[in-house]
Amino acid sequence: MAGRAGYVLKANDRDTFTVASPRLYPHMWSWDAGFVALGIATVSVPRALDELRTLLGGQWANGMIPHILFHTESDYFPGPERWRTQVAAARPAGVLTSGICQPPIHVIALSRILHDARRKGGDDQEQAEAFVVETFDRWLAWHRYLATARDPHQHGLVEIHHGWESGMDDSPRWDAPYANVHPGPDLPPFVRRDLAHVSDPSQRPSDTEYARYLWLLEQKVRARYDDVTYRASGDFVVGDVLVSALLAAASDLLADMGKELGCPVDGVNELRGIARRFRSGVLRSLSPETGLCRDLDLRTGEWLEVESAAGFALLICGGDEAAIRRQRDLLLGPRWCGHSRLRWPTVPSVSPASPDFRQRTYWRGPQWPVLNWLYAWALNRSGEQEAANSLRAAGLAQLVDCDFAEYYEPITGESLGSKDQSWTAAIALDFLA
Ligand code: 9WN
Repeated sequence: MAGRAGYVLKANDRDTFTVASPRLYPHMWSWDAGFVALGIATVSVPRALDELRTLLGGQWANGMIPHILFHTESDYFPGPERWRTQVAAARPAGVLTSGICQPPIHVIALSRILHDARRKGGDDQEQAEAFVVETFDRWLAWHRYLATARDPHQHGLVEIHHGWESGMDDSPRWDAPYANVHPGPDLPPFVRRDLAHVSDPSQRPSDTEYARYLWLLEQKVRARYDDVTYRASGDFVVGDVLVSALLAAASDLLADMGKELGCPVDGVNELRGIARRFRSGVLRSLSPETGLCRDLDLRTGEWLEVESAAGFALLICGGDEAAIRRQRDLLLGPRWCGHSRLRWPTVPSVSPASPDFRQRTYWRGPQWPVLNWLYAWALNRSGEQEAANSLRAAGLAQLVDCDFAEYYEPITGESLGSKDQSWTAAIALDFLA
């Protein structure tokens, strides 16, 4: 399996970056790049560092790391002509990007890479440590952007302006806020290209959902990608609990690495403050009834009660031992990974016991290997080795067909969406290392 996974990453390698997948996603995606880098590190630490370096090349002046970097021409839609980031004061020079962001997984990846490099020693260790020191301020700026521009009132939840920013585009997490997104008659016409690459349209978001995605994109352009302007006028403003948990965990890891390697103390302290604030935000979101964390619709002030895998955000950032144990048991229990109908006991994107569950539709039920990796990583980090090992073993068993698909049908085990997806191959390499 490792050989085939390495082959997929090599085939998707474009020298200084890796396309998310060969046909459906022929560009560099932000959180994909984090997972890809940690997978590549098992084979080559310098190449893994290059992946992150390229990603940082697209960072905006306000610290935001954009969700897509367009390095090549392709028919991906929406491409640069739709994003029109030239209206944004903060856009980077010399590289075309989208104008929104994705979950801050990058420093988690960097800490894995550093760990690998230290195990290998020599040049690998030297290069990885130098890279952390050299890029510390850039990651800090990214985290500071999320903690300030995206949490101006210091609630401890990162605000997202588009479902794409969560990485879980059509998750039922967003059904209520999207119900208030009404594409205007002036939405420019569009032709979807994604359906040309996936044979069964029911595996992808619907046309109604797509129109809403493009309407929010339009609203971001009209706000010139200014967060204050968008907040005042945009239809979708939601506190995302998973992004917040990742920000908290990643900020602590960056603080740890920065402290060890002699990075500026002020930066290290600032990161600790960010970690504390967002950990508290995640804790406050816990539903006493379900034990799951919740997103907050900042337009209506309502908690979003959905049984999605993001509800286990507390496992990622930690902060309350009893609640963590409850989440661990819930995740491995019969409503989730231990559900009797599942082919493989990996993390489904939505509980199979939930009325929202759709077994073939994108983020509405299928199992995404990267999500399973994330929770295995989180459990391992909080000392829950047995639980982590069970997700790892099931995750590898699920990938045995070596399709390295984007997502899997939970009941039949069928591979769905794009095949040869880079981040799926990458997490397989990490699991096998
Ligand atoms: C929109 C690349 C990306 C992932 C996202 C996943 C999907 C894009 C799309 O693909 O989103 O960003 O066109 O559907 O939802 O998590 O980063 O793999």
